[in-house]
Amino acid sequence: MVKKFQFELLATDGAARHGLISTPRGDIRTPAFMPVGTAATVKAMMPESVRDTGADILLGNTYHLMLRPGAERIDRLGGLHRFMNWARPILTDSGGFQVMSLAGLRKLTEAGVTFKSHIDGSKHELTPERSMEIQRLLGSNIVMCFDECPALPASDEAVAESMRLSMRWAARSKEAFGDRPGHALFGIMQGGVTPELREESAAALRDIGFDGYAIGGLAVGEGQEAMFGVLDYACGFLPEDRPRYLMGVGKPDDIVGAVKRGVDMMDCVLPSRSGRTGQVFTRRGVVNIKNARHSEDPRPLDEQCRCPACRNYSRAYLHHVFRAQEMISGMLLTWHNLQYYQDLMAGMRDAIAEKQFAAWEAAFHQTRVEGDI
Ligand code: PRF
Ligand code: ZN
Repeated sequence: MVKKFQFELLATDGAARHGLISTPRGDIRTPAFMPVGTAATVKAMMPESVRDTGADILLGNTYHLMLRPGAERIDRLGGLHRFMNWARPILTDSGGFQVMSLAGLRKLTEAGVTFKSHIDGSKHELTPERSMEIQRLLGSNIVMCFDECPALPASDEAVAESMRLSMRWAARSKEAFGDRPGHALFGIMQGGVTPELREESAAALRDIGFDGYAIGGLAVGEGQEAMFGVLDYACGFLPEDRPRYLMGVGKPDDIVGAVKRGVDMMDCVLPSRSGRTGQVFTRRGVVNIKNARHSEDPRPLDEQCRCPACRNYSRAYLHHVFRAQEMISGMLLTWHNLQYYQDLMAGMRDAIAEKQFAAWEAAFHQTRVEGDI
């Protein structure tokens, strides 16, 4: 018997939820943050270290892996888990969003999208059917529907038309995905910042029926207030007994606000990318390690953090290796940022379990100061 994909709601506090997703590759504690492993690596991190920070699941990308090294090649080499030495769950994004943000010369039709690779200019096609096939070849545990995410601001007309195309693609994704015990397929809600369109999209997805539901089309330039405004009603359009995944979010305060409104899963490049640009997330706020005032500071980045950067090094050292462009800089700062994000999620899970989310959230905001600390 293949172990099933299951979601169990363990506790709620207001709209915030704490739960457990079980998969044949292990459990995912929710709310969950998924580090981004776009090119079959979380940049600057060994997979063992990613796990040490507390990550239960990684995100991989159809778009990048189909172009390099190719989905068929990864399949021949035993699948993405084995290829990148990460045995735990992997969620893969379906490619459409990355085509729109990264590829050159795109053409969108009812069938799908043709585009030129950002790596070598070669021509490729993605359709719902091909995206499902690639995600199957990769061995993804949570497969995302093929969708289109319009850039905001856009007219209501354009957002509606794009959302309806995504819903037709969602039906084709489900058909092509088929019946794969132990693997999950998530639908993706679109509809911009218009309640009626979000409701129509959610109803279409619920009619098709998915193992989980993502909220797409946010964090694309609408601002935090508008995003929270959508989350205030959009989570209510989704089934209570399935995980909800907010795609591509976000900064620590975005994540806290999303969890407060009923989101269970998130992913973002911010902690890993910022680790390489010297932007550090701490309990007291953002530290810019390249700033000269850290050059003789013997203190750790964050007194309460248990990561190697904080346990073994001073701000002065981290400042020095960043300025000298030493590779250990990206390694230590990425580890710290991912540790911070995972500790944030763990703190929220505990707070929800104890029905203390409001107090936890107040303390979270109170401890932080704006600007560079
Ligand atoms: N769709 C898909 N991936 C995504 C998004 C989306 O809308 C977003 C939007 N923030 C990030 N990643 N498939
Ligand atoms: Zn740290």
